[in-house]
Amino acid sequence: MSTNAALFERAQRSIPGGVNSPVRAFRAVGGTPRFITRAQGAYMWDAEGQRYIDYIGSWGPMILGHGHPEVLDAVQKAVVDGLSFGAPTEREIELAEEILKLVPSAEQVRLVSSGTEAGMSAIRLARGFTGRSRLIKFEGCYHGHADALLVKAGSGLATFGHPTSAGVPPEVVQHTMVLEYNNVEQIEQAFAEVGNEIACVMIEPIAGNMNFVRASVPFMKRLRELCTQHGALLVFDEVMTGFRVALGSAQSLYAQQIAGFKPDLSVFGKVIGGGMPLAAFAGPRDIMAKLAPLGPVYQAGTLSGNPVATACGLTTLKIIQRPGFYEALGQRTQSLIQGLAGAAQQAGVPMVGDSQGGLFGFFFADHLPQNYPAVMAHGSDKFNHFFHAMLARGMYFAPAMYEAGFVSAAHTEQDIADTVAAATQALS
Ligand code: KE4
Repeated sequence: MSTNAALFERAQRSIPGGVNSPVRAFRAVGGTPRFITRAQGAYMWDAEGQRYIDYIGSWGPMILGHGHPEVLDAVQKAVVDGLSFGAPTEREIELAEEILKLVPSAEQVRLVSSGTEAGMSAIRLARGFTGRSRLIKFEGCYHGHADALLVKAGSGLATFGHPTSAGVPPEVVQHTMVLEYNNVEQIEQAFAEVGNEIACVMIEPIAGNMNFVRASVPFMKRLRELCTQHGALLVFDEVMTGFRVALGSAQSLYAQQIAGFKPDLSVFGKVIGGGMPLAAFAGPRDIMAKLAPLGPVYQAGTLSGNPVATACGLTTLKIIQRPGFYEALGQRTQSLIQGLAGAAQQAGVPMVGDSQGGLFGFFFADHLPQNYPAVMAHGSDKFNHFFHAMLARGMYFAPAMYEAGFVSAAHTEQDIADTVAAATQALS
């Protein structure tokens, strides 16, 4: 049987870096990636037969755990009827209706195949709808790898962004402004300077791409007001938080705290595909009507609304609506975070964590960071040691300190207890 190292060696000969998505290469934490052979429930097994309790869940999709019988059954039935038609199907309507039932801020939804594609399309739609070019995003948020989003802050607020990736010409990111997450002064200043040029503001309401940072309610309230006042669209990137942090996604949490709160556009992925390539963007009818074939904003996709992916996603979305699903998931995730914090305290290691629904994060710090510089201030040494100490004990956490963690409905209290026991050893 090939070992992980042998497979990694071989993979690097035919695939750049040996992986099809960079974070999988373990470059942030070092060491050899685990080549997974199969997964079931809360567990995954690697090429050497090692079992792991999985706290990544494919970076969010596997909220039910791996291999849920009803999901597998729906997928197997769909496969037999046809893998892809390139023509409309009833199940796309069913999935669209199910998403809209759970997202009161949206009246129509377009299905695509990845979160990147959904975010890229939402930005084009916002620009087409407003006739404006400027886009605001926040440092530490990741919205997929579309060119306009691979950008870091310019020198001044309203000055040009600078590409963070080779191959992205400066003129492509010149309209993208990068502000500090949770910084009210900066959004006030940006809107004061160029408010009537801003097509949209794109934000992760809970930033899972800088581990776990919540947008504060005052910040979000002010952002909503400024967008409304200046005619800019507020785009919620809920690819990670959508149906993960609550049945109504993160936007339902802000709607509970800010009267009448709604984003203008929402981007979804991960959970709505249940592990298969499926993402979406959604909004009010008047905005979505700008999309081809109705309106002038072009957007398309060969596998958009794929019949097998919609079977997987639709079954997943129906199961998460069962009574008590999020209460149980939230309690399970909280017991993990509380257990880890208790183990850290016992070992005299500063650690603080947070969670919402099935999403969690923890920091080797004294208090929760509110923005990217604060997240990165602690360095990654402690995390990297912890990661490997846990991996050696069969616990698979995200291989980078700026990533969030994910608990599924299949994780049991025993799994959490075993994880905390391993953490107690690892932290000491
Ligand atoms: P995809 O194109 O990877 O499906 O989605 C991009 C995306 C968009 N928006 C948010 C908030 C996201 O978290 C993501 C993708 N998340 C990463 C995890 N940090 C996926 C893991 C990976 O890149 O391999």
